[in-house]
Amino acid sequence: IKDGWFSETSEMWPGQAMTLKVKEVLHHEKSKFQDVLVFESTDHGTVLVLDNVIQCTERDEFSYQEMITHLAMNSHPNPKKVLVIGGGDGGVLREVVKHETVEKAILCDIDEAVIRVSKKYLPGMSIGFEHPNVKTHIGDGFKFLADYKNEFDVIITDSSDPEGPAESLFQKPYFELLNGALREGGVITTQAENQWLHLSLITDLKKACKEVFPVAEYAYTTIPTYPSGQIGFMVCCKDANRNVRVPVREWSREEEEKLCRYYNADIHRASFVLPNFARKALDV
Ligand code: AAT
Repeated sequence: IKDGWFSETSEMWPGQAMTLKVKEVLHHEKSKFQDVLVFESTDHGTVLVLDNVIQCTERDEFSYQEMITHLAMNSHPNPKKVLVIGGGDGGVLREVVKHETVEKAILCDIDEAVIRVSKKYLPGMSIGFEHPNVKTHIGDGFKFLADYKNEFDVIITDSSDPEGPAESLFQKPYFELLNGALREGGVITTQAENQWLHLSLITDLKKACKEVFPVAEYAYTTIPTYPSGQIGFMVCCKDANRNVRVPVREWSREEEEKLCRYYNADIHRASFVLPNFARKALDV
């Protein structure tokens, strides 16, 4: 933070930086795994930052949390048991429990500090932890997954960028663990970075997914406070006959508007439609 502005610089987006005006720093600590900063911004609500990278702002988090969740959940006919890796702010859990089919949702985040500060400063997201069907585990997602076989209908990896504790969550052995932990017909989504900035990383990611899953597709959403204003997802399915590009379950328009601020069935279908430069690179 310099002269009252937070600036998000990283080697992952050279030569550019999202800058937000700070009203007040609410919390700052070095946890066992990352630098954890929470500040109140002038125009984007409360902001959570890990290792100098914006994880969410109250103003636009719904775009990311709804899309990463409902792209997977609505590509499954009857998701009962759900696992979230990462997602320590609770926002993805908040979205998962909107589905009445869900009997149990487990979240595994590596860093208790993220969960603790989110419960204190981000109540609109951490409300996800309060649902009676939710259980929380603190630990590395890679290690946690290795203990589960044939267990989950949907697994959502809401992880930070690959530079830091989330590095292993972007590689093929992780997708093999995900595949093993899914039941028949299971679906996964993972945070899959930005097509303007990380096309070769996404290409490698898609290749790794395709080696493991019969279905692997890249989708993206718009979100002003993530680098270059978009973020993508890999959506994969164990069932070769499932087309994840179209929802297998749809809410009515009335329900959509009551439940969600961003996601709807049209957006689901549109989010897989890519511009030519990305379509070509990801045609692997
Ligand atoms: N919904 C907020 C957006 C996130 S959160 C990323 C979470 O992943 C953090 O809470 C972090 O503690 C957790 N995490 C990182 N590594 C691991 C791991 N190995 N196992 C389990 N959890 C992990 C993502 C924002 C994306 C930013 C895009 N620039």
